Order: sequence, then C-alpha cells, then structure tokens
Amino acid sequence: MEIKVNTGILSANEQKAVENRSLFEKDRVFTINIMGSPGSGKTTVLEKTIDILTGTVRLAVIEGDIYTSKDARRIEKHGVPVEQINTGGACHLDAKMVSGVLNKFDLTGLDLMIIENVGNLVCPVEFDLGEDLKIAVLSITEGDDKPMKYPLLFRESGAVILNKMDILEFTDVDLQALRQDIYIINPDIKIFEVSARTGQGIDQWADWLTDRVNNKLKEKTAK
Ligand SMILES: Nc1nc2c(ncn2[C@@H]2O[C@H](COP(=O)(O)OP(=O)(O)O)[C@@H](O)[C@H]2O)c(=O)[nH]1
Ligand SMILES: [Mg+2]
Repeated sequence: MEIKVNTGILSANEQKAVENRSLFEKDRVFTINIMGSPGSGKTTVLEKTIDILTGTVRLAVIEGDIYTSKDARRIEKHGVPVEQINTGGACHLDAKMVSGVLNKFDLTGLDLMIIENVGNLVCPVEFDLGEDLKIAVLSITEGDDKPMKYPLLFRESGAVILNKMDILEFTDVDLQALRQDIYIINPDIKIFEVSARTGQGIDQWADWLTDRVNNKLKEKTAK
C-alpha cells in the first residue's frame, strides 16, 4: 500500500519536473541543483561563484529553505535576481515549488539558473526539479565517511565541491580516501577542492560550470 502512495507522489513530481525542464530548455537556461548538509557552505560557494561569473554569465538564483529568507538576502547583495522558497517544514524542494517561482524570472534573459536546495544529504536528491545537473557540496569537516554513508547524492551528481579546504589541517580527514570513495560511487564525477573562505579552487569550479553553460548557449545559437 505505502509503496503505491510513494510511487504516486514521485510521478506527480516527475511530471512537474518535465514541465520545468521544458521551460528551461525553451530558453536554453542551464540549471543546477546544489545540495549538501546544512552548513557545508552551499551559500558561500554560491556567493563566490556569482562574483566570478557576473559580467560573463547572466544568472539567477532560487533559494530553498525550511523557514527563513536569510540565504536570499545574502544572494541579493551580489546583485542577481533571487527568489526564496520556504518549504514550511519539508526537508527538500520539489518540482512544484520551483515551478511556482519560475514566472518571477525573465528566463529569456538568463543563461544559468542556480537552485540551492534545503540543507540535507538525503531527501533533496530524490526529487528531480528539472535541472540539467545536480551538484554536491561536502564540507571536509563532515568527515571522510559521508559519501559511503550517503551515496545517492554522490552517485547522482555531476560534480562535488569539497569545501573548507582552508581548515583541512585541523581535521582528521583522509583526503585521498575521501576522493577514492567518491570515485568508487561515481567514477565520472568531477571533484573540486575548494575553500569558499579563501577562494581556493573556486576559479576552476567556475570555469567548469561556465563551459557547461556555454555548451547550452551554443545550442541556443544553433536553433
Ligand atoms: N573555514 C571555512 N568556513 C566556511 C567556508 N565556506 C563556508 N564557511 C562557513 O560555514 C558556515 C556555513 O556556510 P553557509 O554558506 O551558510 O552554508 P550552507 O548552510 O551550506 O549554505 C558559515 O559560517 C560560513 O562562513 C570555507 O570554505 N571555509
Ligand atoms: Mg545556505
């Protein structure tokens, strides 16, 4: 019985995700869904990324949070369009919530939509939002056992940002073992070692992302 109910919910989400994806496709807006634990540094990585991409990539942000608009206020200061979604208790965004704010943006004038999901290593990855790519942010302070304990996010993501590299020496993280585990889960994943605090590794991540945005733009020009 319960399985049937779950299947129903997921397929309703899938349907909405297909609609979102076709809206993004229509205007060739590359869309990423950033996921990770609360405090892993998703918003800080995003702030640094926006500062690098501003002027070359036209981007907007959707912020997902359970209750507050704190992250949206932070993003606003970087001068890009941002909409906050409050899930009111749910541990993840779903495609319908994203659909509900899409009409607030002029998608025709955008190259990149960045969605920051609710801080959680488990639930968000199960809900397709219509994005092109899932991105995992894992702070090294969370411990090197996390990918194997929560493999789905790493299996589904195109890239993982290992954040807070500036404090590596104060942790007991085995970086090699951590990287190895991530590649065992997903051999095709791209790993970026980053410090959103110092800016280490952010350029490489931003270049990689820009390449993907440009590939989508080429499709737009070829249309
Ligand atoms: N030392 C250090 N702290 C960081 C780094 N990135 C984020 N933080 C801090 O980690 C905390 C959580 O960051 P935030 O971006 O809000 O994480 P989110 O909940 O994943 O969006 C904040 O106090 C940030 O200043 C980093 O690279 N190094
Ligand atoms: Mg955040």
